[in-house]
Amino acid sequence: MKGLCVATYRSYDDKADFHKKALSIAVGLTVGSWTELPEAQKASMEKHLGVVLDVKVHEPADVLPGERFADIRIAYPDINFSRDLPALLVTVFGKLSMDGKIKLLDLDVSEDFASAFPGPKFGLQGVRELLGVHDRPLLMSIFKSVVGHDLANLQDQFYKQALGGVDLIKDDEILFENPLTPLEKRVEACMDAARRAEAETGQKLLYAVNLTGPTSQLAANARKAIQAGANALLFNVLAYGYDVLHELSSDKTINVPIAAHPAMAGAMYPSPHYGISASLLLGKLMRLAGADLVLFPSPYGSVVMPKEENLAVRDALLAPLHGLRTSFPVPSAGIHPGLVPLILKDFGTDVVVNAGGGIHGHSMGTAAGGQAFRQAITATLNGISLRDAASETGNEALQAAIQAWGIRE
Ligand code: 1AE
Repeated sequence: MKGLCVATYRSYDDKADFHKKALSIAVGLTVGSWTELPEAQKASMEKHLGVVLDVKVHEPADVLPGERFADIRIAYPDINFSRDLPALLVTVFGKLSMDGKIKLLDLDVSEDFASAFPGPKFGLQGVRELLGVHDRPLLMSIFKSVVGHDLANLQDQFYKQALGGVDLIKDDEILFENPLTPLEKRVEACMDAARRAEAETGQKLLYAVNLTGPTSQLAANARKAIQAGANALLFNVLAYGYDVLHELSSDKTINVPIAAHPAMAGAMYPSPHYGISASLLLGKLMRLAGADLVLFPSPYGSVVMPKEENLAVRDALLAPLHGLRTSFPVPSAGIHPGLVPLILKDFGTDVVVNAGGGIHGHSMGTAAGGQAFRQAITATLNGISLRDAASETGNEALQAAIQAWGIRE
């Protein structure tokens, strides 16, 4: 909407007049008070006033106590806030987020607001181009057991992951700056392992090193990592804030893809009554802020997000959004090869299959863990059931994975 950002809320209240409530939000989050203003002032303040667009009350006869709700849409004039996400979020859901049972479901920003956001620098297609892989889902592996391990151990782990045919390897999000595996040394060691593995497999690989430290040092740390050879970054966006991601992704010298980790998201999206919807939190806002890949819990594995919400995140990352590049969806946590048919059914080929334990925990070793996933992906793309594929010669890694974790189709 021209000059307006539109917020959609779900407000719960057993007795409220939701129309009155919507009006009090629209006024309270913009001009503060309206009825008390003198007529002369009303004229000059009107352009700042929030506007209630829609109030849809959900009121079935058998509604349970505490579950009566309304979906409310309010338009906020762009002139009230600067062109940055903190200003927008504080306007539409700052104080309001603490005012009873209310959840922010969606935000439609104006063309003018969106023009301040270049979005993902590489996006889904750009990541595919860097890897030279266009016809299949990508496979990402996660470093595991990282705290207290030294460089030699990490390099060995990296090499084994790379030999398994993965396209990306990401640091564990809990690996911070530490004396055993400091950032630049870690990048050098891992990229050396990547080159050795590429010489054997012929496959390119992106290593998303965890970008950590105080906010004021992040850009410098990113440049150091890139200088040392890093070709991707992992970033715990919600612990720092979207604006930090926006700054990093808009920086021309940080010319590698950024993968957004969802750490802390569980404090914000799972409640039906409070917080921010998963599709906005991990979808639209991550993409606006410039994430090239976005990790989020899948509906299939160990940290579960309901399927409907999961597909809404997917859509927010892939649907047209002010001409921004799309971001790669990375449904994660507890993923093993037996889940590949489900993942591909829900996400198609534009998805990154991502696993830690499902690769490192393979009974034939880490490299076989990656191979099992690649075999599962190939079989699924060719319309072959995992059970049939597992019995084929050459697919022993897949067979062992299925024996350990089973199949969900
Ligand atoms: C939702 C984030 C998943 C993640 O970061 C992670 O480390 C998953 O590990 P696994 O695959 O569950 O072992």
